[in-house]
Amino acid sequence: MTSQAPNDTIAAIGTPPGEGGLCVVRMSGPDSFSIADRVFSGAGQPSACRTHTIHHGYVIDPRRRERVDEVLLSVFKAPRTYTREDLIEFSGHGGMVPGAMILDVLIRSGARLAEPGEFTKRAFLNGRIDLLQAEAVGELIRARTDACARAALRQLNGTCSQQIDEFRVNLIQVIAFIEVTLDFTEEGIPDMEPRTFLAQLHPVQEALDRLIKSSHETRVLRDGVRIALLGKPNVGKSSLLNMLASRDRAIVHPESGTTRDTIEESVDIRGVPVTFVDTAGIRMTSDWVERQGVARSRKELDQADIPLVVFDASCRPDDDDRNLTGQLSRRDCVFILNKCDLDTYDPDSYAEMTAGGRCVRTSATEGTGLDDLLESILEIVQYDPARFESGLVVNARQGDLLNQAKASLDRGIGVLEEGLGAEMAAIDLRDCVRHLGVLVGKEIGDAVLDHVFSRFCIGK
Ligand SMILES: Nc1nc2c(ncn2[C@@H]2O[C@H](COP(=O)(O)OP(=O)(O)OP(=O)(O)O)[C@@H](O)[C@H]2O)c(=O)[nH]1
Ligand SMILES: [Mg+2]
Repeated sequence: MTSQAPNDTIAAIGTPPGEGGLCVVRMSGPDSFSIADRVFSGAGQPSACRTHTIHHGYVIDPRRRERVDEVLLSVFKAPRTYTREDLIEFSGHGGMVPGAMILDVLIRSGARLAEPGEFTKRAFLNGRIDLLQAEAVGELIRARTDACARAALRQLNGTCSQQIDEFRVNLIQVIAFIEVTLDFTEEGIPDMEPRTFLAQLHPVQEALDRLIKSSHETRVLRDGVRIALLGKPNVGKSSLLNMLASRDRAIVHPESGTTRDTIEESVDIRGVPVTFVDTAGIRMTSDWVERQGVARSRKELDQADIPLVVFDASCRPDDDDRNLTGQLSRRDCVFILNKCDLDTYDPDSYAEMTAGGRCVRTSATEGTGLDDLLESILEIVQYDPARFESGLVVNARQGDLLNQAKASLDRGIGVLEEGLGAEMAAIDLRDCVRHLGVLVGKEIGDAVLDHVFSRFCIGK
C-alpha cells in the first residue's frame, strides 16, 4: 500500500548554506499557522492573512521576546501549495546564522526538522504530483546542463506520467475484457478473440519500446560522460584540456612530467555534461610522485567512458606511444594527433598505430581541430538533440521498472499470439500494470519512497 501523508508540521532551510542575499526557511503542515502566529510580529497574524500574499515583519524568539530576523513572510493556505498543506515561507537575510536562528525558533515552537526531500514527498503523498514528477524535481535540482534541466522540466510537467497512465488504462481495459470473456464463455462473445486484444496491446508495446529506447539515449544527459586525456608526457594533454575548457585550468610546461595528479573540468557540450580528466603522462619513471600519477592515469584509462589518446605528431611515434596503444584493448576512443601547427607535423607516421580508429588533428596552442574533436565525442555518445527533446530522463529505479513492464507485456502478447489462452495472458498483463503503477508511485511501500526521497536535499 502507498503510505499516508503524515500530519505533523515540518520545517527546514530551503536555500544553500553560506553567505547570500536571502535565506528561505519553509514550514509545512497543519500547525504552520498556529506556530507562525506565535513567532511572527507584523501588521497582522499570519493565520488571518489571505493566501498567496507576502507580509513584512520580524521573527520573534517567544522565550526571550527578542527579534531574530527581519523577514518577508509568504502565506500559502492549503490546498493550492507546494505540499498541498498549509505552508509558510520566511525570507530572511542570507548568511550562516539568521536562517538557522529562524529554524531553531520554529522547531522550539513545535515544528519538526524536515527530512531530505520531505516537502516534495508530501506533494506526492497528498496527490499533487506522481512519483515520476517528484523524481523530476530532484533531476532538475541536480541538472548540470540546460538540456538536462529542460528534460527534467518536461517530466515534471507530467508528459511522461500521462503516457504511462494511457498504457495502464489500455491494459486494464484488455484485462477487463478477458475477464468478461471468461465469465461468459458459454454464451460466447464474438469480438473478444485474441486478435482483438492484440490489436489493442501492440500499440502499447510499440510505445513502451520507443520510451525505453529514448530513455537509453537520454541517460547520457543525466549521468554525463567522463572523458580522459591520455598519452605520454609532453604531447599536449593539459594544453588540450585548457582548449576544451576555454580557460587556463591546468599548468602547461615544455618540461616532461608537468602534470602529476588528475585534473577534472566540467564542460557543457551541446547539452551533454562532460567531465574532462587531464592525467599524468604515461611512461616508465623512477620518480615516486610521478609513478603515483601514472598509476592514476592507468586507472582513468579503465574508468573513463571515452579515452582521448593524444600523440605529439610533430615527432615520430616511440615506444611510450606504442606501449600505450597496446593497452587500448577496447571500446571507442579518439586518437588526437596534436601539434599540427609545427613544420615537422607528420600524422601519416601514426597511421598504422591508429588504423581503424577515429583520428582528429589538432593544435592545442592555436585552437585548431576543436570542432572536429567535439563532433567525434558526440558521435560516440550518439547525441541527437531532436531525439533528446522527447525522452524521459530515467534513473535506475525507473529503468528497471520500464524493462520489467516491457518483459511482462511481451510475455502476455506472446501467450496470446500462440493461442495459449487469454486467462494466462491476463496474469502477465496484470504484472505489467503493476510495474507501471510502481513507476508512477501507485501502491508502493515506504522503503521505496524513503530511497527515492533520501537523495534530495533538506528543504526541498
Ligand atoms: N606547437 C605546439 N605546442 C604545443 C601544442 N600543444 C602543447 N604544446 C606545447 O607542448 C608542451 C607540453 O604541453 P602540455 O600541455 O604541458 O603537455 P602534457 O601532455 O600535459 O605534458 P605532461 O603533463 O608533462 O604529461 C608545452 O610547451 C606546450 O606549449 C601544440 O598543439 N602545438
Ligand atoms: Mg600535463
